[in-house]
Amino acid sequence: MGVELANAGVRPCAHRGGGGGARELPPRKFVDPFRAIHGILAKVGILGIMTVGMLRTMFVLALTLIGAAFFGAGEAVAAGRSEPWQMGFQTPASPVMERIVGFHNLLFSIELMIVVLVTGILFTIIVRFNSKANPVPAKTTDNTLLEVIWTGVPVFILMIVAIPSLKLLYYADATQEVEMTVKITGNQWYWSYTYPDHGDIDFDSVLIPDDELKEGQPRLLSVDNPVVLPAQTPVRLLFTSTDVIHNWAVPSLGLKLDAVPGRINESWVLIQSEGDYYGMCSELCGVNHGFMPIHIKSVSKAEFAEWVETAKQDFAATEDQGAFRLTDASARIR
Ligand SMILES: [Cu+2]
Repeated sequence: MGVELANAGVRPCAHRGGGGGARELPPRKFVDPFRAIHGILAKVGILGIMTVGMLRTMFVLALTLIGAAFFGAGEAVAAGRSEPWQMGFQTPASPVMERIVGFHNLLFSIELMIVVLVTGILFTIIVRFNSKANPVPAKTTDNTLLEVIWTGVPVFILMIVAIPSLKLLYYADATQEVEMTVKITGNQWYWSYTYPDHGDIDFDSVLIPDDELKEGQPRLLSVDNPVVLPAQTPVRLLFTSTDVIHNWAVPSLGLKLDAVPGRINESWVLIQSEGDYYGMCSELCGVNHGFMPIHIKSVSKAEFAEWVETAKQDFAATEDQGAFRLTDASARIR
């Protein structure tokens, strides 16, 4: 009886090689990995309603997302703003933003490795140590070496992340040797810009309503008076506000600073090439928060000098008209 039971699991292979001679093996079939995974999942009982096709689609989608996150940044989209369905960062246009993208890629690689590792461990446990495959669990408990490793490895990973993170934080924060200063003031709901080094040019920058947009002007991002800044010039930026907290954010330049009433925040920017760069207020500041965009026009140093001369005259007369025109503009958007 005991012998019979012991042998019950082992099937004699009488039907194979029945003739006793060496039979040729059938040609190896292609193993569909998705079908194999599907089979394993079905066995373990965590399949639900998923078909092989759905598994395949999920895999392709995941690969696409990972690819887009890696290669989306830096693709030749319209510089200075985002595109419909864009998945990565905007094309970096300042040294700070370039470093932010680099740091993101480092973080993403580390995260990807952790996800792969944890998922692998999870599936191994589900498949090899479920109650069917492993009916009698081991009674092992406490393992000092293992505990040291799973405390030490995450600490090590955090250190790898912390060092470049802090370096980048200080690089973005510290004002470099600058050639000029621009003061940015948030108002409900438009931005004002002052150039203290250029005869105190001072103007408001107000949204252009939909019905006044010209060809090529992006909706909700265009303003009547863009901030003009010379390219390849380090500029000190000072931020403050007259009413509530606003936030001056330009993604392609890696800038995002609060404009707080009663205090001045400071940052710096070096725009690498000429062009248009767009941003938005990024601190919920009231009913027209969505209607106070930022438009930076980056020009050559010579063009900037010309602009300064005309701006000195232009903005002498139009002072304090911004608030009135804004009420107008926001009413026509909705
Ligand atoms: Cu706002």
